[in-house]
This record gives sequence, structure tokens and C-alpha cells, in this order.
Amino acid sequence: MYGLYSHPNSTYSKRVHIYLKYRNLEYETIHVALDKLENRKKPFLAINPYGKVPVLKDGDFLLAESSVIIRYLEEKHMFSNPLFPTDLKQRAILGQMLNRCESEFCFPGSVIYFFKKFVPEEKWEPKRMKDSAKRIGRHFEILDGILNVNQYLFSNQFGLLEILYAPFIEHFAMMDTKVPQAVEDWIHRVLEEPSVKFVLKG
Ligand SMILES: N[C@@H](CCC(=O)N[C@@H](CS)C(=O)NCC(=O)O)C(=O)O
Repeated sequence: MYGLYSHPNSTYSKRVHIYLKYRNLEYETIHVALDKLENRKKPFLAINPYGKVPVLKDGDFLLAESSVIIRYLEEKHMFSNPLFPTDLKQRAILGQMLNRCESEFCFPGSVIYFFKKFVPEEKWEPKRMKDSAKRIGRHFEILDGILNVNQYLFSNQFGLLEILYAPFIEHFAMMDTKVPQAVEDWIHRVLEEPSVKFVLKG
């Protein structure tokens, strides 16, 4: 059985929980107490020297980085409805969208989330937060172009990108950004997907 080193508040870990539920793969959760900085101590640093969750355990094999874990499991199980297309160029486009999800949405989103959730307001960094919100706004406009004609971001069906975005779009109201209607509708659609709902709403 697989093991997943994880913490219940970890957005990146939630991606892998959603994926494992979506694929009905059996696994056990191995709790890493981020709140007690267990991830920065030696035993866990031997598992991931960067001190981050999630980490997948497949026998002796350990693998970090949420999207890489999902890709590994997809390739290992060879499902009849793969999340990564076989066509080279389509796969490249999906990879491009994945990288933009990380750099143009999850990264600036984490900046705002971190301040609002963990830092007292008098210590916020308004310029950094404003720049991050602007970047997310631009990203949403680009997603809006896709979602005005399609229900989902890639191949017009729930897939890899929705799994990666899900734990982050949950907090969209916090981002101080105008959310175009088609994007907001997509967010609600994604949050209603059974595997997403199961993990995010418990
Ligand atoms: N790129 C990594 C990011 C993982 C990450 O940042 N995890 C956070 C929790 S959501 C973490 O473990 N933070 C602990 C720390 O940085 O000390 C991935 O996709 O898995």
C-alpha cells in the first residue's frame, strides 16, 4: 500500500489526496506535524531534504513534489483514461498550463494566503500582496478566455489541472481579485466534484 506524508492543512498535499481518491487507490496517511516543525528535523529531512510535504512512499521509493507524484502514479497504473494525453504536443501544452498554474496562480496565491492566515495585519506587506493579487487577476483573465468556451481547462473534462488548482481555488474569495463569471462558475463546478468535495469538505 502507498503511504503519503502529509499535513491536513497542506494545500499541496491535498492535491495528492484528491488524486488518490479520484483513482480509488489505497493508501495510508503518514502525519507530519508541520505545526511542531517536525518537517525541519532530521528524520523527516532524510525523507525530503527540502522539508516539505507531500511525499509519496511506494515501498522503499520516496517521491516529493505533488504534480510529479501524480504523474508517477498515472504512468505506473496506466489507467484507460489517462490524465496525460499520449499526443506529444497536447502533453506539452498541458505541461505549459501546469507550470503556469504553479507560477501565475499558486505561488502569488500562497503569498496572500500566508499573510492573511498567519501574519497579524500590522505586519502585512501591502505592495507584495497587491502585486500578487494583480498577477492572479491577469491569470484569471486568461483562464476566462478558455472557460468562456469550455467547462474545464483541458480537453473540456475534469482532469489534472482541476486536481492541481482545487485546494488553491478554495480560497479564491481571499485573493482581492475580480473573478470573471466563467472562472467563478468553474471554481464552483470543481469544488463539487466528488473526489474534491471528499477531500476539501471532509
Ligand atoms: N512544490 C511542492 C510544494 C510543497 C510545499 O510547499 N509544501 C508545504 C505545505 S503546503 C510545506 O511542506 N511547507 C513546509 C515548509 O516549507 O517548512 C509540491 O508541489 O509538493
